[in-house]
Amino acid sequence: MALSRLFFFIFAILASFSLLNATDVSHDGRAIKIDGQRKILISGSIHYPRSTPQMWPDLIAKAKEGGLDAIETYVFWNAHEPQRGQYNFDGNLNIIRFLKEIKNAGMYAILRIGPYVCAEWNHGGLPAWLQQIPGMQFRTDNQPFKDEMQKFVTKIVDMVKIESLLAPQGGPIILTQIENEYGNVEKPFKDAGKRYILWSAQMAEALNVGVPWIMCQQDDAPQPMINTCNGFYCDSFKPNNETSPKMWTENWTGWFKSWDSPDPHRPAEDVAFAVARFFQRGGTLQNYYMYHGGTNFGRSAGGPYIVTSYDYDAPLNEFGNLNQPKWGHLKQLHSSIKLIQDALLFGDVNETSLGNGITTTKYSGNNITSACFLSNENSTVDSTISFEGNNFFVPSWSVSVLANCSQEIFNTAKVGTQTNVMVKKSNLAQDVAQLKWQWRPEILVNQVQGKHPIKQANALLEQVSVTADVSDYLWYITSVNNLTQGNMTLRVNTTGHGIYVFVNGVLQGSRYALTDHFTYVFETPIAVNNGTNIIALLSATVGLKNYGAFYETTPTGVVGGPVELISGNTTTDLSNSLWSYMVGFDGEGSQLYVDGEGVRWYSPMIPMSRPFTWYKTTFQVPVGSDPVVVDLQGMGKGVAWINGENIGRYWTNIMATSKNCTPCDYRGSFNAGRACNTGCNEIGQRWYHVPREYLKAGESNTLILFEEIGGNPENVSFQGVTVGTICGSVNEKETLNLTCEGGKISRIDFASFGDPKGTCQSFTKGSCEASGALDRIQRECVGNMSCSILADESLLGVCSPCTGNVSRRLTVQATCS
Ligand SMILES: *[C@@H]1O[C@H](CO)[C@@H](O)[C@H](O)[C@H]1NC(C)=O
Ligand SMILES: *[C@@H]1O[C@H](CO)[C@@H](O)[C@H](O)[C@H]1NC(C)=O
Ligand SMILES: *[C@@H]1O[C@H](CO)[C@@H](O)[C@H](O)[C@H]1NC(C)=O
Ligand SMILES: *[C@@H]1O[C@H](CO)[C@@H](O)[C@H](O)[C@H]1NC(C)=O
Ligand SMILES: *[C@@H]1O[C@H](CO)[C@@H](O)[C@H](O)[C@H]1NC(C)=O
Ligand SMILES: *[C@@H]1O[C@H](CO)[C@@H](O)[C@H](O)[C@H]1NC(C)=O
Ligand SMILES: *[C@@H]1O[C@H](CO)[C@@H](O)[C@H](O)[C@H]1NC(C)=O
Ligand SMILES: *[C@@H]1O[C@H](CO)[C@@H](O)[C@H](O)[C@H]1NC(C)=O
Ligand SMILES: *[C@@H]1O[C@H](CO)[C@@H](O)[C@H](O)[C@H]1NC(C)=O
Ligand SMILES: *[C@@H]1O[C@H](CO)[C@@H](O)[C@H](O)[C@H]1NC(C)=O
Ligand SMILES: *[C@@H]1O[C@H](CO)[C@@H](O)[C@H](O)[C@H]1NC(C)=O
Ligand SMILES: CC(=O)N[C@H]1CO[C@H](CO)[C@@H](O)[C@@H]1O
Repeated sequence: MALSRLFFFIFAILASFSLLNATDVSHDGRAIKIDGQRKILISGSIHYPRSTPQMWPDLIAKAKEGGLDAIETYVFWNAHEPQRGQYNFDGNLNIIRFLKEIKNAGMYAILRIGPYVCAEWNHGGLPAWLQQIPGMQFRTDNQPFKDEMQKFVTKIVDMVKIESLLAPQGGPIILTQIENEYGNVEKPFKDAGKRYILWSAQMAEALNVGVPWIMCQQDDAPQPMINTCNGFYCDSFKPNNETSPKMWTENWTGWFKSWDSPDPHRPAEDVAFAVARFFQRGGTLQNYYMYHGGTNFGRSAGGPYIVTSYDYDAPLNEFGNLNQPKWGHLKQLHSSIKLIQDALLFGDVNETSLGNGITTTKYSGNNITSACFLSNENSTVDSTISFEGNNFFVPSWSVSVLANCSQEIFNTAKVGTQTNVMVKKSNLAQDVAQLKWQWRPEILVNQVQGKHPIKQANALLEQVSVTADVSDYLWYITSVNNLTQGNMTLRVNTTGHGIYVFVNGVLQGSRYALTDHFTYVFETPIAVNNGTNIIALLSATVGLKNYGAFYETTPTGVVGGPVELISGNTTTDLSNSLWSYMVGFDGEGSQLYVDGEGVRWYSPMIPMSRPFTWYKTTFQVPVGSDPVVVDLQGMGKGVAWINGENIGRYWTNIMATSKNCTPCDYRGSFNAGRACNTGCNEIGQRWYHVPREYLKAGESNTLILFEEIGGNPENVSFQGVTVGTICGSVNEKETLNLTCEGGKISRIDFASFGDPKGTCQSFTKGSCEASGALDRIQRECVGNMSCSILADESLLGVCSPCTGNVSRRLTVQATCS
């Protein structure tokens, strides 16, 4: 009796505890409401499979420290259900653990279930095996698709419900998303597209998640779905119903990169400008896409031709370091927005255009401290705006945030945050620079002879329909009788992405498509023998398409051909010969990359420039805690594994030449074509992230490479990523703050208080400076992790011969170690 009363008591406490934690999420036309209170919500995308569980708490903590309220993620169906009905939620696919980390950090979560994700993710996140279901058509009013989609979405919703992760259950999830940017592709689907969106909305509603559902880029989102905006700018966006708040689900902080293109950057000033404009014009929830981009491990990169790094120039870089000044500049913007949130959530709005791109916006109300924005959208002319009795200097393409409409607390173009220049350091440990290699040839005998095919047909088949995308590689093999010894030409019409031609086991020629020319005709001379010859074509994909209406119907491989054999004036069409099909490589099938027992590796004669070769080396865990990368310069193209974990495709013999690198101006409308590029004419991606989670301390670790084109491993090395140089600049009377993240300031390379010129790593003295500045700054900073210096003559000495009207700045460049 007493015992059962005790249980009842405990039960009652637990029940009231979870009730206390229950969060009610609703909305009106102004904002999302948490427990009835309107909220300004700043969110950032972090995709759990693009980092590791060990990295998650740090990434989430840095997001919170950067002023974020929420973390947003997609759910990656093809990663979770690699084969129909077989699920994987382990390791970096442990979405429940990821959501719990968000909860532990006291943050909200926005769950974009999709299940279509785009995201530069392989096949847009939809499993390739779906295509093998009869009658399947993606993302439309198609019963087989709807059945599979509903099954997966329901599974995810059930999983988060069981773990009490929805806000009404005391969990972090405040919003859920169904579909994704369907509005962009809806038209070609005609009425079936409209029916599909209605069905998606009803299906989602019926799952009773207890929080609002959103649909992004969906003008016709049916109630109660909230339609939201994605883009580089969303200030002009209007939701499709007066009861929906203005929300921005994807604010592109940078851009993604393909193998032959340089690194795209979006300046911090412009990201801040876009965000400030959004809040100026009534936005109340905005999300950075990406806040941390991370890495496309394994075969998860979409495309075709998206690189393994998904750095995205996000506020946190690929490895989780602060991308400064972007991270710090946005942090300051967030705190200024939070300072005026009552005005933004409750004030009346008065927006006034002053011409030439100048707009003033005042939020005010009876019992509200007013707040104002002054924006200058003019991309060439700075402006001094007279506003309510004060003058404000608003540089071109910038927004000032005014507390109480009288005090500037932030301007998007005035960057006080330091710049971090990351470097790779190779003095990591003992003998890591001296890697000793072993090798093994890939056994090609079965493939080049077509032994044990999985399929035969008198036709050239589409690649993914045969492989279900379990491998990048498909072999097409046929034999041709009655030839006469000599030279001929083989002509192959392929839809990409790469093709190798073998005759009787000997490689004759190969070619990869150029970006955007994935369908091409490859012609190669071949040498044939008398009698019967075996022709083997190896077709390779480099990430499947992830975007566009009917994207899943985009063919890959030698589909339909023709494949022709040409001798003099005679052309023989082999397209309808009997073709045998084999998927992948022998070493892939036998899992050579796990470095199992009984596999013979050879040394010391290490072959170079040899296609289809496996290389292996062992190494100690690099000392320290800096993120680790492997520098694969000298290799060709292939895949890398660390202790059996696939860290992604590499392609180091392709150069970034498809776009230009021009000096960057943050002013004017940004778009993917106008990104500020770096790394032109360098290797497309030279360094590959080796998460520390994959390394074993105190043991030897294994790196295995499968080299497809032919390369030379002797220059491969492990390096640590760290902050090398920091730079900062502030106006007189402001405080310059400098920090060496994870290190110490070891040297001041440049310091001038006066009118210094130039940019980080190329500063020069101006016409005047204070003579005591360098000495003072060295004393304050060297040997410390951080230092703060007030830019003032009383501290740094008199600037001479600065005349009265020279505006003085303090500029410092330092080295971290
Ligand atoms: C807007 O949404 C409300 C609430 O869901 C609904 O009652 C109303 O009909 C909608 N208005 C329009 C124009 O769709
Ligand atoms: C809005 O602001 C402008 C300029 O500051 C002012 O002239 C105008 O009277 C204001 N309108 C209202 C309705 O307050
Ligand atoms: C920018 O300002 C200049 C000079 O005031 C003006 O001629 C130009 O039209 C403005 N541009 C825009 C887009 O308003
Ligand atoms: C502020 O004014 C509104 C009406 O304009 C009122 O509903 C609200 O209770 C007031 N808040 C405070 C804190 O006085
Ligand atoms: C805002 O400014 C007005 C007028 O300049 C002043 O009376 C008021 O005290 C200020 N309020 C705050 C909170 O600073
Ligand atoms: C430097 O840090 C101090 C203290 O946190 C802060 O008040 C100041 O605004 C910072 N300086 C800049 C330029 O951000
Ligand atoms: C080879 O060609 C000759 C004549 O061109 C023909 O008679 C013979 O049947 C062919 N042999 C085979 C195996 O196709
Ligand atoms: C075939 O081509 C190779 C290389 O182009 C050449 O060395 C060889 O002499 C040619 N053989 C004949 C029979 O034409
Ligand atoms: C090559 O294949 C593509 C797509 O399958 C087709 O559109 C094109 O006509 C073919 N080209 C030639 C030269 O046969
Ligand atoms: C191939 O056949 C030709 C004529 O049919 C003959 O002259 C030549 O010797 C043969 N070559 C070989 C290697 O059998
Ligand atoms: C190929 O055809 C052209 C024109 O039809 C002819 O002039 C030439 O002699 C032929 N060459 C051979 C090797 O048959
Ligand atoms: C319309 C479109 O292309 N949307 C994509 C924009 O870019 C982000 C990522 O870079 C994708 O996830 C969106 O789906």
